[in-house]
Amino acid sequence: HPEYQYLDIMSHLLEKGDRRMDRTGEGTLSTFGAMMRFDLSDGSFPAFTTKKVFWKTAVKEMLWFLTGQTNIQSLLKENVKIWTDWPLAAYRKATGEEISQDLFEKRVLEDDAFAAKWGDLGPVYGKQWRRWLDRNGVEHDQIGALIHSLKTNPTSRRMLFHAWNVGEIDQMALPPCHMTYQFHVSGLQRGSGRPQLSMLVNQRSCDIFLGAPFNICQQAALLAMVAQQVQMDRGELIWVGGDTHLYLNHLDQAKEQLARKPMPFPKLVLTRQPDEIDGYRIDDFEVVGYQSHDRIDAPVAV
Ligand code: UFP
Repeated sequence: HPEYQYLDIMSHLLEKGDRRMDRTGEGTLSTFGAMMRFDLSDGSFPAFTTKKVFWKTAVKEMLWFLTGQTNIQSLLKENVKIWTDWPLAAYRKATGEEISQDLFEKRVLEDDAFAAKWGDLGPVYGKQWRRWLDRNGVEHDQIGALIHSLKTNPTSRRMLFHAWNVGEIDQMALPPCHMTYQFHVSGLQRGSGRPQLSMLVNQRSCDIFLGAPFNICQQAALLAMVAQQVQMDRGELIWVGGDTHLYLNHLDQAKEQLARKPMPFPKLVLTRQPDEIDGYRIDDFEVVGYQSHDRIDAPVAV
């Protein structure tokens, strides 16, 4: 079962991970350089099954990246709260007000001026993907260019987009974790059938327990969307991790998960084909036959 690639990384970290302090102060067991490959050509969706994965939240975040937005207001409208910590901390620090997360989110949702002032994350993923600013002040739509290249020059070895904009990292709430997405088309000269689109993601830093299951779902969703837009079949999702780590306060959870047996992956069906890559809505994603073991909660290191 392909999920063992993930479980094997986790058990390797438990047994042989390098114990080290990290930015969050939590400490990790870490390894450098890890890979997982998922064959998605049969329509399968790699939502891990050894714990319940909240794939809709993950896909909603990906849809938000694709629109180019960087304000949490649009995420909160979709009830996604994963980016609130950063603006909330900045607001508390600047004003000294001990506002609760709920109240802060309510104000961002209801007050556009407040959202504009306090809800923005800086030039994070969406900005770089859709509006990378060059030294001449020209904005580059990397996603648009990628789709154009897939349609017109699919053997290109230059089909990628990148979020690590060196000159703007200091303005971002969090420097990008999943940094480059490279695409590859095979089967172009086969007599029949559609070509296959594969995608290789380079993720410089990965929280294996909380981050990876989430990231893999959103990346598989992206591959499915791009493939649909360029009329290709889904190929492989190849995930490469740099510093791949298990936080020390996730060890019991990891052991619990490792004692479980994977179930078959569900399938992903896109129920509609929007005209544009940023035209998808969460209702367009139908994940069929997702069975999993129970959720396992763990604290996020911020
Ligand atoms: N992290 C992920 N996936 C993500 C994301 C963050 O695993 O999509 F945004 C984790 C990796 C790391 C932390 O544990 O968040 C980021 O910290 P740093 O910037 O110090 O690597």
